[in-house]
Amino acid sequence: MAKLFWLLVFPLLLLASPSCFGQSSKIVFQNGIDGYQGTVDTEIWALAPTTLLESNPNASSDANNDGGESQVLIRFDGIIGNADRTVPLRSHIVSARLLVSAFDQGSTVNLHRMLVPFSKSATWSSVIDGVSADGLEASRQKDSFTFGKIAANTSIVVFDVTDTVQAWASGQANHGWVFLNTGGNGWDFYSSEFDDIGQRPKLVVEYEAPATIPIALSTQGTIER
Ligand SMILES: [Ca+2]
Ligand SMILES: [Ca+2]
Ligand SMILES: [Ca+2]
Repeated sequence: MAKLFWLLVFPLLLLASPSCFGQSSKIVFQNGIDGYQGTVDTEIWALAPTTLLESNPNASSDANNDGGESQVLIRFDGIIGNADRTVPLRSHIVSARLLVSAFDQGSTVNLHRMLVPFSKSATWSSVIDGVSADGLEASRQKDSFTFGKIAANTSIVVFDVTDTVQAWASGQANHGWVFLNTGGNGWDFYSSEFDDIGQRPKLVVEYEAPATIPIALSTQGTIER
């Protein structure tokens, strides 16, 4: 009889529960890890406006790279959805961090959410004189920044991107980000083509998936007496 009681009452408790999310889980998106290959990253450079730099193993953002600006575009495709190893749509994002492995000191770099798509073959010209953080091409507000000058030597630099990944999990389109350097000391990091997988850009998302609501008690099988 107790079993019958819980079979009837438990689904009602789930429906009435104030928390509509399950336990938290974590997924790491990094090219070469667990079959993931969805990172698209490329530098675009004003002095080589039609040159494809997408396959380079490193990328630089620099407001004055030998006299012309360099920017870095990055996107992690296939991170939200219902497939294996994706963040389920409508999840609550507990935290999302973008980590890159820097190998050159540089000026402060800001990270802005892209508002329009870019292709793997993006160039300075194809995005019309680089990307502007004007609220049309990229968000005016920065997602995150490097907190001042970046030290030399290899170091992992972390960008908090929780709000943007939450927006994507809530249904907005994922167009990635752009790194914009505020000064003329170029800052370089290893791209998703770098040999050492561990130093490729990495997106770490901790999330709580929406709870599954039981559909109907009558479909749950037999009730024992
Ligand atoms: Ca690349
Ligand atoms: Ca532009
Ligand atoms: Ca530098």
